[in-house]
Formats: sequence, structure tokens, C-alpha cells
Amino acid sequence: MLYKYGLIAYSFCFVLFFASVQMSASAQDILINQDESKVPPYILPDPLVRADGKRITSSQQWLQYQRSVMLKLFADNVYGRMPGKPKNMWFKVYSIDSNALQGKAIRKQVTIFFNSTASAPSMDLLLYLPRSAKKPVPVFIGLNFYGNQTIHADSGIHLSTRWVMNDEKLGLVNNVATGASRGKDASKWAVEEVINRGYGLATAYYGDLEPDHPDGWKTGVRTTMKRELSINENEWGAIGAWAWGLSRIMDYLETDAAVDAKKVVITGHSRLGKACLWAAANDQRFAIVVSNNSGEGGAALSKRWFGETIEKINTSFPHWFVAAYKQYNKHPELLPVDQHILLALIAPRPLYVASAAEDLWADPKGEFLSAKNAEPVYALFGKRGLGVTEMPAVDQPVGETIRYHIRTGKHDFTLYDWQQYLDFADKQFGKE
Ligand code: GTR
Repeated sequence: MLYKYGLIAYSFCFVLFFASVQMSASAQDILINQDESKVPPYILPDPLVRADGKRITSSQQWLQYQRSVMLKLFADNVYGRMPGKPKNMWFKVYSIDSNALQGKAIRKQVTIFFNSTASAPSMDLLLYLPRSAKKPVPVFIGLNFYGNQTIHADSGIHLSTRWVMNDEKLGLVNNVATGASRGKDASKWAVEEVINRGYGLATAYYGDLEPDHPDGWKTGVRTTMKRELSINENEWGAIGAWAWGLSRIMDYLETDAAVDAKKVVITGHSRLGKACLWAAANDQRFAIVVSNNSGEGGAALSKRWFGETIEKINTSFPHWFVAAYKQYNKHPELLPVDQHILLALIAPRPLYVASAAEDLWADPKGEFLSAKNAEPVYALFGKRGLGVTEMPAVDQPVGETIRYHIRTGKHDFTLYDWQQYLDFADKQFGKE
């Protein structure tokens, strides 16, 4: 009986809820809060409580039951369904330079074709490997924002011919990258540092998977691969497509004898940090996960009203998430998950979450609290988390299997960030 009334009340909430969603479509102002004293109380769902109210008490129960339940909640409500590996994928290593970066690196460029046809949809992978390596190396992988040629001034990098967002300062004109874009985003990519530390670096342009605008799905993999992957374009969003591409890079890395595919660190900045987390939640081949300033829809809690909100992100970027996510625009409290559970889906693998002090939009404290609230799932595996209850001071990383720092400065991916991630990877891989 109680259950029946519960259901009625629940359906009633939904009616109200949809009505308010309708109303919000015409609402002009989206309220944003960046004042800590104004954050209202909120309740986070407990990842260890099952739908029937019973508690998960072991890593086996988590892995055999709860993990997939939680993953599905994210698929259904936030990012959409994640398709698998296409059957007829193939790789063409179209360029190798064994004397790249003043002799320090081997540069490989690979086209990853998603089917066997001559005009197959594809992505273009850039891979640097330390030339001095005597055995397969661990590799950092992450998508880039403006084409592979922007991550380093190395003139041997293939210039992307795909659609890019215009930005004259970066050499991106008429939605095409010009030669002037070479190296323009190099400050975000510590290529030499990574190579000197004995790691490889693999990157591809996210626009190869889906151009980042509301109509991007029409030319991206959500359309070009829909038949092979048996998924309609509206069953996933752009973040899903980018995350899917990260797994396709992993598919290639597994075939490259110079790479230790058991030691792949996946990373991403901002919107690509969101894609990185969703990729890592789905694909357990990524050994270490690094979220750099991923913010709303990434590492930051969405029920905590601070910085970007679900409503704001769905309004600015209507193509990033599935339509179901828009139901929570005005009612984040009704979302059955929050982002600490996304982080928990990475357990027991090492996870690094990083914020920047001036990046209030991404809600540094919400990122810290999210990492903190992922700890109970890591604890099931005997893994230690942050080891603190309060946010650390700037530039003071904390934590073991879950690590966190808040860096001085703006929304960015800096050398300081890379150095912390390399130290973390060294430690986790027992390289010290
Ligand atoms: C912002 C967006 C953030 C973040 C950022 C970025 O405009 O609101 O969620 O993704 O872009 O990717 O740099």
C-alpha cells in the first residue's frame, strides 16, 4: 500500500517536474552562484545503496551488481548509451619519423578507420614515443581541441583538414585550420616533459569524432557509424562520441608493440575531461584516469549549486548530453546520480582530479567533494583516497589512489599539472 502511494506521489512529482521543464524553456535567466555562503544544502545519492535498499558491502558485490546499475543510470540520464568497437576497424600507420623532436622521440601518425570501406569515417592519431625506450612504454592519451598540429610546433605533424571552430588568433579561419595554427595550443601539452619522463603521448582531434556545435552530429560518428554501431544519433551525445573515440585510440595502442597497453593514462581538459571520465567509466582498459578542470558534467558535483549548472550547460551546449539530462535543468535534486558516482565507477583504478583556483565556473570545491565522496567505493577495494576532509591549500596535492590538487591560476592545463600527473603515474606504476 505504502509502495502504491509512493508510486502515485512519485508520478505526481514527475508531472510537476515536466511542467516546470516546459516553463524553463522560455525562462531567460539562468541563475548562477559563485558565493560559497549561498550554497544551499543538497543530498548526494549513496553509491553503495541498492535500489531495494540493501547495502553493498564488498568489492565483489560492487563489481558484479552495483557497478553496472550505476553505469546504466549515467547512460540513461546523462551521457547516453556507449556503443562498442566497430567490427571492421583498421589502422594505417601513414607516417613514422624515428628522429622527431631533435632526436628525442619517434613520431607515428595513424589513421584509425572505423569501417572497411574506402571512404570510411576515421580519426587521425598522433603518437610520440621516447626514442631511448628499451621496452614498451606507458602512454598518456587525450583528445585535443583544435587539431593535432596545434599541440606542438613540430612541422611534421599532419595539418587537420576537418571542421574547426573559428579563432583567428589560433590560425583557425573559415572553419579550417591554417598553417598558422601549428603549435598554437602547445602550452597545454607538455610533450617534451612526457617524453623525457619515459612516457608516450597519444592524441587526436575531438572534431574527428564530432564537430563541437549543435549540428555536429550530422557529420560525426553519431551519423556516419549509426548502422554499424546499431545506435541512433539521439541515443548518445557529443561527449559520448568523444569518449567512444578515446576507446578507439586504445584499440590501436593495443596493437602497437612499442606501447605498454596495460599502462595507459587517460586524461582530458575541461569538456574533454568530461569525455575522459565517461570513457574511463565504460572502458576499464584505461589504467589511470586524470581529470583536468573537467567541471560540470565532469568531476564537479551537479547538485551543489556553484558555478556552471546542468541548466546552463544544457543551454550552452545542447548537443553534449542526451535529451533526458535536460529534465534535470531545474531539478538537479531529482537526478538519481551525481558525479562522485561517475568517479566511483573508475575504482579501483588510480584517479587524479585537478582544479584551478581561479576556475570558479568549474567549481573546484565541488570537484574536491566529488572525489571525497567516491572514497567509500575505493575503500571496498582497500584503496585509500584523499586522506583529508578539507580542501588542501593551492599547489598542495593530496591523496593516494584518489589524488587531488587545486593549482594556482586559471582554467588551463599547465606544466605544473602535467608534472603532478607524471609523478602520480610513476608512483602508481611503481616506476620510482
Ligand atoms: C565552457 C563550459 C565548461 C567547459 C569549458 C571548456 O564554456 O561551460 O563546461 O567544458 O567550456 O571545455 O573549456
